[in-house]
Amino acid sequence: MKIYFAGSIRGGEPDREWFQQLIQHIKQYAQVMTEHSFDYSYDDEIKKDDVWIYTTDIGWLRESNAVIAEVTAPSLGVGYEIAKAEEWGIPVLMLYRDSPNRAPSAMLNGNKNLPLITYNEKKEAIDAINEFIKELRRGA
Ligand code: 6IA
Repeated sequence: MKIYFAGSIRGGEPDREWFQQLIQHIKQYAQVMTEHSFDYSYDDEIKKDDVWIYTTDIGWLRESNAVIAEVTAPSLGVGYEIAKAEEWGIPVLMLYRDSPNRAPSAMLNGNKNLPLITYNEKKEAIDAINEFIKELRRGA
């Protein structure tokens, strides 16, 4: 199974350490297409331009069986990837950390075709991923 992990990079306040933890967790069950996108030391070594990033990411997304998106930090790129996945019929799980005085975009939260899980504890996000992957396997 190929999973496209999406999370803010140039958007608002990415939690890099948490993204890495999520990727490591998902890797137990599936190939994470975007593993190195969130490994900044790796990226520094291989300087990529934006055309390369866009073309490569769109290709990875197209061949993924599912998308897991951490949507707490607002990101144009993540929103774009989610919309593309929906257009292509690729299942999406969105994870949003409950944050004071903030709310997820209505364009994500208002779409009842795509599940958005709001979590407080990290374990809740991990449990949601486990359930999502179980469902994917059932449908496979
Ligand atoms: O608008 P954003 O930058 O927050 O968009 C983040 C999303 O777009 C992620 O889910 C990635 O899949 C994709 N993306 C954006 N930038 C990169 C990237 N940059 N490498 C791979 N995927 C990307 C290289 C690292 C950068 C710090 C120079």
